[in-house]
Amino acid sequence: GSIGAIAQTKPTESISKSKTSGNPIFEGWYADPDAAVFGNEYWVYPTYSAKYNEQVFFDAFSSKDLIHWDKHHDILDTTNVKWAKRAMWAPAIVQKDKKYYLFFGANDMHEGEQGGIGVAVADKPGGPFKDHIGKPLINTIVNGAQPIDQFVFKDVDGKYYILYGGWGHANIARLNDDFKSLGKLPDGNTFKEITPEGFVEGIYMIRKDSKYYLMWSEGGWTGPDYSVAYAIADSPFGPFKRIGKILQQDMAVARGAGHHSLIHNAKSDSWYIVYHRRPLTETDGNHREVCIDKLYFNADGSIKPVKITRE
Ligand code: FUB
Repeated sequence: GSIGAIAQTKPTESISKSKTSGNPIFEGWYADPDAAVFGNEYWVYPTYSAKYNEQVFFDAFSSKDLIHWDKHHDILDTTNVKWAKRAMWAPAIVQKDKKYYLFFGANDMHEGEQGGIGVAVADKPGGPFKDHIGKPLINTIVNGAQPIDQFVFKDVDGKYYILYGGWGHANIARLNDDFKSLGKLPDGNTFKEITPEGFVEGIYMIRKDSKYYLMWSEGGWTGPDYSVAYAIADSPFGPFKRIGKILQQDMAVARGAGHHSLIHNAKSDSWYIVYHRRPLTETDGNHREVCIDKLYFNADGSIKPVKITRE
């Protein structure tokens, strides 16, 4: 093969901490964690939390016990995505047909750069990932939604949807099976706006007991009101009725808790929320770290507010 076909095996660094991992779960400034379970391993894919010009790669972290974490450095970077220059944000991982797809945002549309949501693919969860399409999957502003912070949702009928958005607007679109293009929604359109009340960014969705739970971050990402709220609907297309907040800062523990994902342990039917927050001692907005806490549902299907901890 060509030079480009040589797999760049990046060093894997083992980060061991004692007994409980404690929060943060690993060292370093990282944000927007997307968590997944592959076989007997937990994986977390975060944003490298730094200045936009320094956000040119993604690291991933894996663990068998949620305590000891291995760091997989540089699973994807701008050298493998020709349209991406910087501001690589908020990845979302999906396993499909023995492949691993990493959806991500790149470039900053605030400053007029051509940015958007891209897709990368690998044979293993730790990469190396390469660009799947050669261009962004979504690179225009539809319904006012900034093309960032995507989440990929597989419905019970096997159909895949991409939910995404920033700037206070959220869309849903159908993903074609090759993950290279968008299909049509049941209403015949490509995009449908599903913005719930209070939405800012960081969308996420689960289906539980035949209900669709939409979750998102609200407030300013560096401010005290940054938090996660949720809504419930009977369909992935809404309408979503805002129920309330799940996650907020706690001035005895940390500030700015938001942009989450969930882990469901099917064996014990227990739920974890994986999110970022800022230590009380930090003033730099990018000094965000990845934490995990327990999340509980009430018997009526509502979600209990999360208690953020250092455990
Ligand atoms: O980390 C970059 C951006 O900050 C994310 O895309 C937003 O959700 C916010 O967390």
